[in-house]
Amino acid sequence: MQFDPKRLAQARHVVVFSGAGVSAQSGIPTFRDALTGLWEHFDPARLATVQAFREDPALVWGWYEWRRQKVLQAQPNPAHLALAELARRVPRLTLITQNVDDLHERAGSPSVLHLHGSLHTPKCFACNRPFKGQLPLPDLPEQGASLEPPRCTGCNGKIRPGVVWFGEPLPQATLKAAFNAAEECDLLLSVGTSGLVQPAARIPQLALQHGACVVHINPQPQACTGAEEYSLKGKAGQLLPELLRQAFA
Ligand code: BV8
Ligand code: ZN
Repeated sequence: MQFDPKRLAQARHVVVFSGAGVSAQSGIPTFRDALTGLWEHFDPARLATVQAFREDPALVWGWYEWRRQKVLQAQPNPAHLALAELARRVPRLTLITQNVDDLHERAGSPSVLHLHGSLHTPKCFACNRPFKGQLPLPDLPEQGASLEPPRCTGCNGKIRPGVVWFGEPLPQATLKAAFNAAEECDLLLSVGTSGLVQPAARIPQLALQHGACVVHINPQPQACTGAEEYSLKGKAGQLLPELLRQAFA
């Protein structure tokens, strides 16, 4: 059975759960794409950890500054813009992202729940204070360049990216708000995520268990178990604007 886009226009509360795929068409490499994926050159499961930063802070800081540089050079794509438009069209929309870029915000989405933090909120590795200084515009030649992290003005500790590393707990209030929205919504769009990283990956399942309709938007067909679960095969930059055209035409 096909998903009827009209359900988007009838929804009371839409939850959007996004992953790296929503930023792919902005030129930001995803974690899993075979050729360009971040995990091709650097294994985030190894690099995106406290251990890696402790062992080689310049390598880890350089990798994140290269990623921040990519984001600064990128523009929101039609997928981000369609999600910002959707928030203006439905009574209530909760946007939950696993991404650490600010492309949803730059596309005009009013509020974004960042489950895994952000490239734009660096903090002190030692005392956890937010970094108050001005980060220089990164000018890294390529992905592997090392860069010494700046120092905390409060305790002189090393500054780290404000992201959630593997083995670190997610921000509890944000996670709770995300779980509450998933349990309460009547429609959840899961956009551009491989759904492998926990506990974020529980969100679409939570929505299904609470009777919501779940729609996966991904070039890779997603396994659908629930009666109210659909997989729309395609790129978010094409499918989301099309969905809105059919829903609100
Ligand atoms: C924690 C920030 C515990 C950093 C990231 C069970 C329960 C709890 C934990 C675990 C568990 N099992 C394993 C764990 C440990 C671990 C985990 O899940 N490991 C995985 C690898 C198995 N989880 C953790 O460590 C979490 N912490 O559990 O702490 C704890 C509790 C209390 C006290 C102490 C500790 C923390 C996980 C967060 C890690 N940080 N990001 C950074 O960015 O560097 S994860 C990072 O990877 C992303 O944020 C994202 O979540 C994930 C990548 O996934 P996706 O976004 O889905 O991207 P991906 O490339 O995989 O897929 C892209 C998709 O897009 C593909 O499907 C592709 O087909 C599609 N696509 C491509 N192009 C398009 C497209 N779709 C649409 N349009 C297109 N154009
Ligand atoms: Zn400090």
